[in-house]
Amino acid sequence: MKTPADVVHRVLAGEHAAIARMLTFVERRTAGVDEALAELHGKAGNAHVLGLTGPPGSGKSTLVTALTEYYREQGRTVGVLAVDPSSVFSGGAILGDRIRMTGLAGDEGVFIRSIATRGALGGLSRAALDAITVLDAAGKDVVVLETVGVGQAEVDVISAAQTVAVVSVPGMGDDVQAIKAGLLEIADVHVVNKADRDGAAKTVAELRDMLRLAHRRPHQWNVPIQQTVAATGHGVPELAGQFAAHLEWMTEHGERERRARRTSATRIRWVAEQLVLDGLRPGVPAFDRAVDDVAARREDPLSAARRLVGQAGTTAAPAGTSPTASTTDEEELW
Ligand SMILES: Nc1nc2c(ncn2[C@@H]2O[C@H](COP(=O)(O)OP(=O)(O)OP(=O)(O)O)[C@@H](O)[C@H]2O)c(=O)[nH]1
Ligand SMILES: [Mg+2]
Repeated sequence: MKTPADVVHRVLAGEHAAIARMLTFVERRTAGVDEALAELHGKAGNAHVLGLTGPPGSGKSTLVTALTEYYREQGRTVGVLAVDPSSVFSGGAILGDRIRMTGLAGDEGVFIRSIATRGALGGLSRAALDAITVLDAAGKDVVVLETVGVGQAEVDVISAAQTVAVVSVPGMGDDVQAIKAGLLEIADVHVVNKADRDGAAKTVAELRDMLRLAHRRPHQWNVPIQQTVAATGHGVPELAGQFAAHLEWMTEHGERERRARRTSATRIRWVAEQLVLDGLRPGVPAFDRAVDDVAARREDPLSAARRLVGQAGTTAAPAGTSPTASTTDEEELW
């Protein structure tokens, strides 16, 4: 049985079988996967991570396929992660079928995988972020996340992307308008797909109104609205151009770093929580002893917890007990 450590080097070499194996380890949180991810972390950071979200059936998978074809024509490699809200494999399988019907079948430059919303241990967002690291470290130039824009979980996932595209279609009803409004905050690019249908211009106008009403700070990225016909590839090169422009803008304005810091903070917290909880299980001798002591009231829960997480003396002293010699700004506030 192979372990995460066994496949790290093959992942770095870009071998698809190894990538697939590593993503299974990520999903199952197999022992040793955090150590493997730690190694991959240093080799990642080069991919442009795109997020595509929007209502069911808006053409996200078709668009991902068209974008992937376009990037391949440009000689760029692509990793696709489809987050399926309900079933374990269907979303990815459908996307896979779609791609298999194109010239991308058997292309070594394209890797596709679905992540299930249920079944990913440790949470979907974490699985998605870790999966991005794997594909990035494996050398994919572009990593695309596809999610259905419905719940908070999907919004959390899509926040892992550097550039988020929200896909709308002409003639959407009121409830879909609400989804669109909810996703307005996170959209870096708006896509009006199925622009071959009646009402595309109206949808563009509605989006433009929404964007105009939204609070805009100075020096903010000017969110573009791109019409596409994913089925024919119409507008897809322009869309890829908007993505590239957004990446450039983020790099110039420090936004790329800001987003990287945000995901880094999240990652550190996840791993830290895990490390702490790993030491706080029945069967860990120090934990069992502490449980005995607290139950017998020889120790209080706070002291035991502080001791166990190794923070005794390092945590900030409670207010009023800090040994400040002089008057601080904080005290002046009182
Ligand atoms: N007319 C038209 N149909 C399109 C276009 N793009 C996609 N479709 C069709 O819309 C349907 C849904 O496309 P998908 O790509 O599966 O949509 P999706 O958003 O990925 O759907 P879910 O993953 O189920 O949410 C399919 O029948 C596509 O052929 C387009 O630009 N124009
Ligand atoms: Mg889809």
